[in-house]
Amino acid sequence: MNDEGRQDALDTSGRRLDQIRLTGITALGYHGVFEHERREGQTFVADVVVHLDTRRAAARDDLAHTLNYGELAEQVAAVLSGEPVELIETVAERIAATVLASGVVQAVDVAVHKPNAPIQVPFGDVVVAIHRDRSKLPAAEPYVARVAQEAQPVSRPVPTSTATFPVTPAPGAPVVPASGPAPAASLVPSGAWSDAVAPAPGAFSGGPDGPSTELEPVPAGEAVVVGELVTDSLDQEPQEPVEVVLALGANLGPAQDTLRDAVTDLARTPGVEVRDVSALARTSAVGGPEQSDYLNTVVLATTTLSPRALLRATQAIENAHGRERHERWGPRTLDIDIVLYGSVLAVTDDLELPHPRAHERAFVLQPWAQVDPDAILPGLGGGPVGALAATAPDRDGVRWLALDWLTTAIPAVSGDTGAVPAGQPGPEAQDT
Ligand code: PH2
Ligand code: MG
Ligand code: MG
Repeated sequence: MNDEGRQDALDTSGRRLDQIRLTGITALGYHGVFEHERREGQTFVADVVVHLDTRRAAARDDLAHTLNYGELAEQVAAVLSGEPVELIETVAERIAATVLASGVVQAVDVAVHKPNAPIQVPFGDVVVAIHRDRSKLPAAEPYVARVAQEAQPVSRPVPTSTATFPVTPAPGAPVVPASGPAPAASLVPSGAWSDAVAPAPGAFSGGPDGPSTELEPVPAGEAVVVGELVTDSLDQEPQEPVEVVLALGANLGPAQDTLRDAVTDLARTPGVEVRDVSALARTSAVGGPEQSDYLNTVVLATTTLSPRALLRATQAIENAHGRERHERWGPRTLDIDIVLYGSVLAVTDDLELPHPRAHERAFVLQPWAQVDPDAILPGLGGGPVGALAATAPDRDGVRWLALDWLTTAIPAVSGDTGAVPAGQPGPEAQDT
């Protein structure tokens, strides 16, 4: 704690982080336990201290490397005036989750004041103050305002019935925002939330690749809130081409040929334009059963397809190359994952953006950083891709990168990747 009663946040070397402080953000909200609070609303005030390293932004004099305090204020106000909840504790968690969803933020202090709370004795203020960081993650999902998308028609039939879901959804459960009486904006969850609650690598219990479709039962006695299901926007075609990042992997059959063909297939897909292809990485398998090394590559593209249409296109290419779906993280002839679709953050039962595990997979991050050294992975756990690659748990499993793999047969990888003993240096070897 410092002398103002606020907690200092430290970087990985134990040094105090820099701070952006925004105080007195005020909005009309409908949070509270009492019916009249829900009906009439009252003033809520938030103070936020964001802990981050501001040097990069300062050195480049570039907003892209810090948190825009204007956007911060709007996000906080959107939570204050958004979906009503009973407790200001919940409001505070939600603000913390939303702020931490930015990859540049290391920690956040949030104080939520309810100066006109229904307290029957004279009082000055009541405030809930919390500190959250990447080791003490928020117990709520982040929110982004969704005013513009709301107005547009959606092409996918969605249930409109009332649904019940836990206040803190189980990992893997779809996050369904509720809409309240007259909030300024209805809110959607960002994909970063699922990272926040995802168990340690290896402990994950969902289905293969995409988000888990298994709904965990609500434990007895756990508080539930009632909300209306709203649709996501993943079926909407973008107004203009969107930059996407795709991660490809293969470890069954002629993996290099398959990946090369898959790049060609992507380039031929209407609505997809391939812009760049990374080096080919040979990587030891992460998760799943004992299996051969993978070959991995990253494709940068633009698309005019909706996220879900792009998913269908990538699955069709997987299937065309004999993809069979057996066990989670089992060997595969071809895997194509959508890592990033523009700046879309989404958690749905069939697609999660950004990819929920991309931030901790060197087999994605290494080739991605090679082809786009300035790339930033948004969302919770995100950050500069090169830096994430350097600390990813599987970083030592990236054996080498082959730069000219599209045009040259790489002797060490022709045929099944399992033909090469683990650890053998390959062409253009780049030790990690
Ligand atoms: N894909 C997986 C699981 N494990 N390991 C490596 N090295 N490369 C992959 O592409 C990969 C993996 C699930 O898609
Ligand atoms: Mg995958
Ligand atoms: Mg996949």
